[in-house]
This record gives sequence, structure tokens and C-alpha cells, in this order.
Amino acid sequence: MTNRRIFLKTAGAAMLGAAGVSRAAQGAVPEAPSMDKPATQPPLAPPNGRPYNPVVTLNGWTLPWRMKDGVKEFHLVAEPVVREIAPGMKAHLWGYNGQSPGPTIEVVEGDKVRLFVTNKLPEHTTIHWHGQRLPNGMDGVGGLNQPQIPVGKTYVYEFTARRPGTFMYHPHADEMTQMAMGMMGFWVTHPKDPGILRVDRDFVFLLNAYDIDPGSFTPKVNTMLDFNLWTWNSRSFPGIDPLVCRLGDKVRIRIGNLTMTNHPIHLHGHEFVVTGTDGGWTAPGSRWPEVTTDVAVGQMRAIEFDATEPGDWAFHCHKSHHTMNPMGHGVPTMIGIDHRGIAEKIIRLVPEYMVMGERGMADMGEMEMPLPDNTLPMMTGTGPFGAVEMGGMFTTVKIRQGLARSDFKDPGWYKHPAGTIAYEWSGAAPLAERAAPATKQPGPTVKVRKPAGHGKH
Ligand SMILES: [Cu+2]
Repeated sequence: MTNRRIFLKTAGAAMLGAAGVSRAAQGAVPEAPSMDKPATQPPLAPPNGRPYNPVVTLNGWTLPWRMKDGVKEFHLVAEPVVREIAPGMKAHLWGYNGQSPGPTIEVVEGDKVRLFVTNKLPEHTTIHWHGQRLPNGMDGVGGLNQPQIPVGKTYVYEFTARRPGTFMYHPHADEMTQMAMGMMGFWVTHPKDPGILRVDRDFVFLLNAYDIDPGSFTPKVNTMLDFNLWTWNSRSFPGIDPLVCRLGDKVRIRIGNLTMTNHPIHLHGHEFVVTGTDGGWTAPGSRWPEVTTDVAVGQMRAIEFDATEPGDWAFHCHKSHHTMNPMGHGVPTMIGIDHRGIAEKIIRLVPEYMVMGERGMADMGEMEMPLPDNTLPMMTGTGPFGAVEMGGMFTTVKIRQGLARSDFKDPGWYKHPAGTIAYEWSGAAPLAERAAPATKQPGPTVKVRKPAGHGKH
């Protein structure tokens, strides 16, 4: 009944801070704070225990704990949640403590940790603590290491966080369903000495993906590869917050991949090095500069760079279909097809028929197309110069001079210094060099259709 009282109390509250937690009954089960917002929450400064530099969870939050007899106690509640994927679209997912992904868990190397896991799903579950060194019976593979956690029951996991680094958690029970429904979370074990591996800003997020039919709310859990929502922490552009950095900051971004495919993650304007994986910190001699790092399925990568270039820098998955929202893959390519004459005939039969794609697909970024309710446009988002024509796994790293150390607020669009923006050439068009034609071979005649002289529809 202690449980029931606590759940009722937290149901309406956005989140109970650590102060609320310590006030909770010091009895059996610690309070389970819940989050009702999808926005990035400020880092949680540790109120007790050993000091560390907290991480910032992109469009997420860190789970407060209670300290009991020297043990850090956390309470995760596995439950159905409603997650806003981006403004205009909500998904019915499964997650932890009100959100998908669940809250980030932050501990310090050597901490004794006790995690209470309450199952409020309609089926059994477990939690696997990906990458951790722990007793075999705490590893969370249902049937192999422990009995499944039945509906309505609470299980306890206890271990010492032995290795500093970057980890995640997810069910190892009906995994295909439960991960397709959004059950996952981030875990960071900070080093004992807060001086080593120190950075100014430390961001974390998980790569995940959903297949939700336009106009519906629940992911299709049997989809293997053809997902239509490519998300970071269950958010897609323009719903993903920017990663705000102070000019000159040393920045770390930790990324875990719990989708069914790899994601080459690409940062504009800076080089970075991969300083860590889920197996630990990489030896400095093993690092090389990159601007894209591939994060394979089930892997984690920590990348680091110095934020030396002010501006709004794109940061995205480099698979171009992963920076789109729901799209039809069966649509034929219409580039270069002359619709004149045909369109008029079709419109007589289908009055709403729209000619699309013969000049490329960019019109999709601006077009006001009728969409079913609860559906995101394929390309969307507006920047200072117009439509950004993106979706999915895309956001910006915003680097600004003069921010406060703890300021993570969106500073708005970058104001470019005069003379530093690409501009239209106003002189005579320069002649393009052409290679000399090769010896003539008989073959089909191909006429290149150029847009000049072809009016807009
Ligand atoms: Cu991708």
C-alpha cells in the first residue's frame, strides 16, 4: 500500500526532485519519480554521494535516487506511456517512469546500487544492464539468469558499478516487442576521480526507430527493417532539442544504438575522436579524427571535440532516409518526366491529383499537404533561411560565445557575421570546362532534359 500511495502522489506531478525522494518513506520501496515532459531537463547535480559532472539527456532526464545505508536506490516502473515524437505526433509506447526512453541512471565507479523494477506492463518483463560487470544472476536475461518479472510484481537488482563508462538498459524478455515499443534507457557510471575524463558538456541519447502507420499511434512490433520514424530518444526532427555548447567547451556526446540497423552519425564543422565504447574508454594512441562515426546495432560510442567554431551545425545520421519522417518507398522517381498534358487528363478523373517529384522532391519541405491526424510531414522544420527539408535523426549543435557554464537553453538561430554567408553570383556565368568527347561509339541517343524553359505547374 506504500506503493499505491506513492504512485497516486506522483501521478499528477511533473517530477519529484531528489529532495522529495529523500522525504519518502524510508521503508520498503523508494519513490518512483515520473516525468510528463519530452523536453531536455537540466542536468541533475548529485545531492549526495560522491561528486561527479552530470550528463544532459537529450529530450530526457536523470532518475533521482535515495541513499540508504550507503546504497544508491533507484525505482524504475515499466509501464505504457504516451510519448510526443515531435509536435503534432504522439505515440503510444512502453517505457519507464512516464517516458520512452526511461530516465538516465547516473552513478559513480564503486557505488553500490539497488534498482527496484516494478512491472506495470500487460506482460512479464526484465531489465538487462548492457555492458556492466555484475553477478550473473543480476544480468537480467529472463529464463537464463532470473525468472521473468510477472505483471504487477517488483524485483530488485543489486550490484556494484565496477567500471566507469557508458551503458544502457533494456528488457531481455519478449525483446522484439518490448524494444519496438520503446523500452530502453541510458546509464552512465562516472569515474571515481571527477578530474579525469572531465569535459564541459556531456550529452547522452539513444538511437531508436518505430514503425507507426500514418494516422495511428502504436508501433508495429513485427517490422524488421522498414521503419518510418527514425528517432533520437524517441524524438524526431524538428522535435529533437539542439545540443547547446559554449564556444571553446570540450564536448562529449554519448550515443547508444538500439535500432535494427547501423547509423553513421555525422557532425558538421568540427572533427571529433571516439573516446569510448560500451567496452570502456579507448586508449589515446588508438584514436583518430573523424567527422562521421558508424554506431552499429547494440553499440555505444562516446565522441569528443572542442567547440571552436560558432554557429548552428547540423548533426545527423548520414543515411538520407533516416533524416526523413514517414515516407512511401514505393513511390516511383518522377525526375525528368514531362507531366504536361497528362496531369490535365488525370485531374478530370481525380480532382485532387498533384503533380509531384518531376523537379526533385524538395517541394515536400514547403508543401502544405493534407496528412492524416497524428502524422509528421516527410520533410519539415524551418530555419532562418526557409525550409530545412529534414526529419528523423537530425538536429543542430549550437555553439555560442558567452553562455553561462550551466546554460543549455536554445539561443535561437545563429547571427552570421557580415560577409560569411554563401551568396548569389551576380557577374557573367563562367564557362564550364568540358572533357573532349571520346571516339564516337554507336549507341542509344540520350537527350538530357534541363529545367530551363520548363514552367512551374
Ligand atoms: Cu541512421
